[in-house]
Parts: sequence; C-alpha cells; structure tokens
Amino acid sequence: MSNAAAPLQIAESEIKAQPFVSANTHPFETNDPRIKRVHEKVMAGERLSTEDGLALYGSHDILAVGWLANHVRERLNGNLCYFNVNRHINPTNVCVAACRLCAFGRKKDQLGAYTMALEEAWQTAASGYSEAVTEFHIVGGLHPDLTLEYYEDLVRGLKQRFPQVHLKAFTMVEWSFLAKRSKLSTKETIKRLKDAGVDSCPGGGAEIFSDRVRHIICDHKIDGGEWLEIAREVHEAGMRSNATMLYGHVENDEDRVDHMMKLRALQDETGGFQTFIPLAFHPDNTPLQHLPKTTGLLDIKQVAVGRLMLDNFQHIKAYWQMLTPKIAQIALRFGADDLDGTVIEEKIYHDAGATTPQGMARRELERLIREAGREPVERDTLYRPVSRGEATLAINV
Ligand code: V47
Repeated sequence: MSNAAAPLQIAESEIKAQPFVSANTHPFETNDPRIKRVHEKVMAGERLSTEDGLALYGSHDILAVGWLANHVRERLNGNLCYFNVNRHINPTNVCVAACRLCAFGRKKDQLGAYTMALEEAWQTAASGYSEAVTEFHIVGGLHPDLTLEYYEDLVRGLKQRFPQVHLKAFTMVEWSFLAKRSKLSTKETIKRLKDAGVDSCPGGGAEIFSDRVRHIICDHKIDGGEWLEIAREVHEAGMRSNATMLYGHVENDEDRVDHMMKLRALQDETGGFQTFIPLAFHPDNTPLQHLPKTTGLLDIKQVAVGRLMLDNFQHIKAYWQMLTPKIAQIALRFGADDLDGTVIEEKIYHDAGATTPQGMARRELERLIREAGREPVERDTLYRPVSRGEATLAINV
C-alpha cells in the first residue's frame, strides 16, 4: 500500500450551503430501539458502526431512517440541490469482460457491437452540444485492441475542440485494463491520460466489493481491493473521483455495509471522493434477468443509509436515470442533494431496460428540485456554481 495522500483541498469557490432552517420541524419519533440508538449517535455527530448500518437496513421505519438522513443532508448541504449540464460519451461497447450484471458490453464480432473512430467520438461530443454543456462523462467497454494512444488522442481532441468542458473519464476498471494492455503501471497510465486532459473520474465499476458477490455478478473485473487502490492513485494524482455501489441483485445487507465502510475508510485517507452514487440494478437483457427489479422502498432506503454511513462524503447523488425522476425527487428529502444532470444519451441503463428518457431539460430538473422544496444549483463537475448569462440560459438544454 502506498502512503496516504494529503486530503484534497476543497476548491475555494465550492458552493457553501447557507444557514438553513430544517424542514425536519417535527420531532424525531420511532419505536425501533436500534434506530433510537442511531438517532442519539447522529445527533451527537458520532460515526455510525457496521451494526448501526445493519440496523438501518433492517428497520421498517422508513420515515425515521429518512428523518435522520435528511438531518445529515441538511447539516452538510442545507437546502441546496445540485445538478449539471452534461453529456455521456461511450466510445465503445466492445468488452472482453462478460459481466453478468451488464447488458451494454458486446464481443467484438457480436451483433450491435460498435467502436467509434476518433472523428466519430468527437462528432458525438459535438452533436447536441451547446455552450451550456460543462461536462463530458466518458466510459466504455474494455476493448481488446484500443491502445492508450487512441484514448490519449480522444481526450486531447476533446480538449482542443471543447476546452471549457470538464472531462470526467474512465472508471478504475478501465484504468486497470488499459494499464495491463499497455504494459504500464496504473500510476503511469493515469498520468498519461491526465496529461492528455482527463480532469476527474466517474465512480463506476465498484459494484459491491465482496468477493463472493463479485464472483457471481462480475467475475472478470478487478476485485474490490484493486478498485480501491486505483481510486487512491487517482486521488494521489490530484484528481477527484466519485464512488458507486450497485445494489438490488445477489448482495445482502452485510455486503452493502461492508462496501460503504471500505469507501469511508479510503475517504478518511485521501478526501478525494466527491459523491456517492447508489445504483439500482436493472436486470433486463442481462444474464441475471430472472432477478426482480429493486423496489421504491429499497431505492429510498439505500439513499438514506448511504447518507448516514458515509459521513465524510459531501454529496449523495440520486441518479434520476436509474432511479426514475419520481423516486429521485423523493430521495431529495431522504438524504440526496444531487440529481446528476441533463445526461443526454445514456446507454448503459437503457440497454438494461431502463424506461427513463435519455436526457432531461434543465427546466425540468429545476422543476423537480423546487417541487421537493429544495433550491436548485447548477454546478460544474467539481461542485462549483455555474453562473449563466441570458445567452446560455436561453439554450434549450
Ligand atoms: O459501473 C452496469 C452500472 C455503472 C448495469 O460518477 C448497471 O457521476 C444497473 O458508474 N443495472 C456505470 N447498473 C454508471 C456509473 C455512473 C452513472 C452516473 C454518474 C456517475 C458518476 C457514474 O453502471 C457500472 C455498473 O455499476 N451498471 N450495468 C445494470 N444492468
């Protein structure tokens, strides 16, 4: 293990929540003795334990769990709810890993497989592009033939064409694969692509760290320990990243709590994670399609437990594409303070049967946020406020 990096400094211009009178004006109430104990700890600002996490999952008192999560959410982020104007780019769906959780990946010669030539990827970035876009979210399959130079050219070309757009690119799984393929260390690979223009990393590929579960849902992927080590290297390289957790398949409460405890421990060391994103498993068109879909109750509870366990993460994202706008909106009162963004062209969930639209207009995001009693704040990827003149506000994104 390498030495712990100094925690990253929060950018000076990061948005600060204003003092806020909580909507939790009603007193906390529960008959569940284990949740009463959690309440005492939350009010005292004490860190929750594995046992507390299990108590939260085990409780049917969703309103009490939600009260606590909302309390912490408002303590950290006041009444603000963040969103951004972003576009997804998936340069290829060709993937050597055949993860059972995934409906997106294809073998090279399989029907529906695609790989963008560089020009095509740049054109995809430009299609529907407007001055309002502040982030490209770039992830793809583990292509056996795409070289590090392809990715360097891709990133450099995007920076040349869209210098003001933040490039949030490549999961820990992609870093590992690219490094092995290029016979370089992950540190060197990260440096090469950071030098080419990558600004931060998305949180995908974490799934659930438990070996038992990974063996079933993604046995071709790096293990949880490697995912965490590469995240540490990304932070040491001075980049921020996000962290996800895929739930609602074959994992249990212990696996979920263990996953969050491991993220929390790394965050204590590096401070490099920005936001935690619980991802509900969509089984359609995957080899696990016999599994039932997650329920609204589990989705909401997962947001709340994430908020409570990850006391050192500033943000919890309710990713509307996978939760649905309806559930994501409710999550804004159960611990979440971020809805992700306009997205534009989501593929991974839609291949797995998501019925949400492939993008959402800023006006609609703001409407969802305001109706939940929150104050919408357009942010950039690093949670700095984006101020817009009439010209870009008028752009229909
Ligand atoms: O890593 C794949 C998950 C992730 C399925 O960092 C599936 O801001 C459900 O990480 N059902 C990619 N989930 C998405 C992701 C993400 C999304 C939004 C924002 C950010 C961010 C990151 O999606 C994968 C995997 O965990 N996934 N297949 C599926 N069938």
